[in-house]
Amino acid sequence: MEMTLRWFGNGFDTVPLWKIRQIPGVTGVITTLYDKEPGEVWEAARIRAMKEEVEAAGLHVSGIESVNVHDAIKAGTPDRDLYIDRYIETLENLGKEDIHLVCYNFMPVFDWTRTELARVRPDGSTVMAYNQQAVDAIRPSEMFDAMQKDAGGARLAGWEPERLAHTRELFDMYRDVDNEKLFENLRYFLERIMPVCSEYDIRMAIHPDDPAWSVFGLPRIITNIGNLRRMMEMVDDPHNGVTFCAGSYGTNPENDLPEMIRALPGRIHFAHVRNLKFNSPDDFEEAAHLSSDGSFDLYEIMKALYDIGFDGPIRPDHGRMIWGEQAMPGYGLYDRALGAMYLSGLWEAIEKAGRE
Ligand code: CS2
Ligand code: MN
Repeated sequence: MEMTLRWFGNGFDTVPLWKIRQIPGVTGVITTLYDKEPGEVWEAARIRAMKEEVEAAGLHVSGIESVNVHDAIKAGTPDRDLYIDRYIETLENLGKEDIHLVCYNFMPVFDWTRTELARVRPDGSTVMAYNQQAVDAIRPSEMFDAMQKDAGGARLAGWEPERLAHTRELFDMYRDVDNEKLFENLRYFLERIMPVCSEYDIRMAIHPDDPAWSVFGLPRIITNIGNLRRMMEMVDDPHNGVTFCAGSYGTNPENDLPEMIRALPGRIHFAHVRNLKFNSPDDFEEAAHLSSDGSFDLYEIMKALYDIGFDGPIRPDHGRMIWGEQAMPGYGLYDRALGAMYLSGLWEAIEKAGRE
């Protein structure tokens, strides 16, 4: 495995590359062109400039998170081919620059959903949290406004204001899309992009739906092992793989995380490893990575990754905000650096024990 950190790019991320470079063991970043809207082509020159910037800091680009998929593709509207053509052009441009991992998601309208961006914990740190009653009490458009307000000016990943200004139209697009239709639209998209992925050896890594159930009545399919199997079988190509995000699958306690990992050998191309703390079945908050701080056993998760021979990038995910840091919610430096060190420590111990 390679330990990495997510980096949103100069001008967007509060954390500069040189600080990431100083976290022991971190050799790469997972990055993006953050100003690109879903449906826009990523030009070769922009990709090259981004790569050169990362390399000048002594790191390398381990993968992209995310090249977002346009709603026309997810909803399967008549103009989807135009957007798939553009997606293919972007993949080609990435492949030519020697980038071989792309994380994306297939969630209608909203990306990850939280009801609080800064819940205060007993130690004074703040974390993102989710409460089902709070979601049930608001309308989708209010959700976006509330997130935006809490973010205090930061642009939230997957919550592009330009796109979400049209929440009602977006919901209309999905009026006739149920889970079956969404599966079908995903299959259509994957079948069209697989040739370019094979040509440039690009591993597509679908990110789970977060939380792993339907919100606001929208269809959601990347939620459990059964659906993952279905997705991989319907387009049976090793380039059609997954991002194993512990925090997202873990929102549903029925998902046994180590067991899921063991069921996916060769198909996990990227891992997000973090912890959640459940306060009740309807309420969880994002804990520190350490097992004892939350509800997951991070040792067992890392052990399962090790046992299946996982060799892709891992990154800590959504950190707490600690030590007075001001940053994009979930993406400060300090707690993610602690997370990276902890995960590297677990890996070293597992690896050495495995040799005995
Ligand atoms: C989330 C998502 O995993 C995460 O950190 O913040 O925004 C994720 O990056 C996307 O869903 C992947 O496309
Ligand atoms: Mn994730």
